[in-house]
Amino acid sequence: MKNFDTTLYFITDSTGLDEAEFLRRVQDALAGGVTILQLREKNKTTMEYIELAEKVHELTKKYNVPLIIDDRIDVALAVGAEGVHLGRDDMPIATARRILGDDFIIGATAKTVPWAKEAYDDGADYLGVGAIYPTTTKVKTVLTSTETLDAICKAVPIPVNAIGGLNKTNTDVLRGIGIAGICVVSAIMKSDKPKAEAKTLLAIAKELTHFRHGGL
Ligand code: TZP
Ligand code: MG
Repeated sequence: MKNFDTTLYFITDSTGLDEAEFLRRVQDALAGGVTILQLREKNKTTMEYIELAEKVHELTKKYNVPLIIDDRIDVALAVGAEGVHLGRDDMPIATARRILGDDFIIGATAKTVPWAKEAYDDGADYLGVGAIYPTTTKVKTVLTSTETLDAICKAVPIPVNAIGGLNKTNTDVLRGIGIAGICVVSAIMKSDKPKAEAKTLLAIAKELTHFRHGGL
């Protein structure tokens, strides 16, 4: 049975960091309490992506945190990761579900209610919705309003996470919306103290969300 908790969803970014420093920050974030972790690499070869994913998986397993691989189901399968995150330009959700089976966590990006419903119907386990704020993380995205986020939360029964420019000072706009959690990259990755930052963000996310996580 799949059991995952998206309350504090940490997405990595290794840009500008040597591997030791990158892994140190990832470990710190895990120690601070992130509940699920996505390895997101856009410029690595398949070999490099797999090698890094193996190292990150060693860390996530120690903390019993699911590892999600961005974009690449081959890399996710190669390292025995718990899941994969797919955007609109990646493998279709239904195809990925057919290949990966029911136990794999499949996340999808959704920016509109119809996309969200389609992803859910095709077998997605959770959705990431944003960007709520402009982001400094390199990403092809447009802003998504909190009204759309709210409508998506009401349209699908799976966990929906807000993403984009979120940090410990600006999550109040999410209050009252039925999100399951928040996704952050730079708030943790660029912090001098990733552990303390994750701890603070976890407390904020817990207080903000009322979604009942559990086995699907
Ligand atoms: N998708 C929408 S915004 C975003 C992604 C991957 C980046 C979020 O990064 P940050 O640093 O938390 O704004
Ligand atoms: Mg993608």
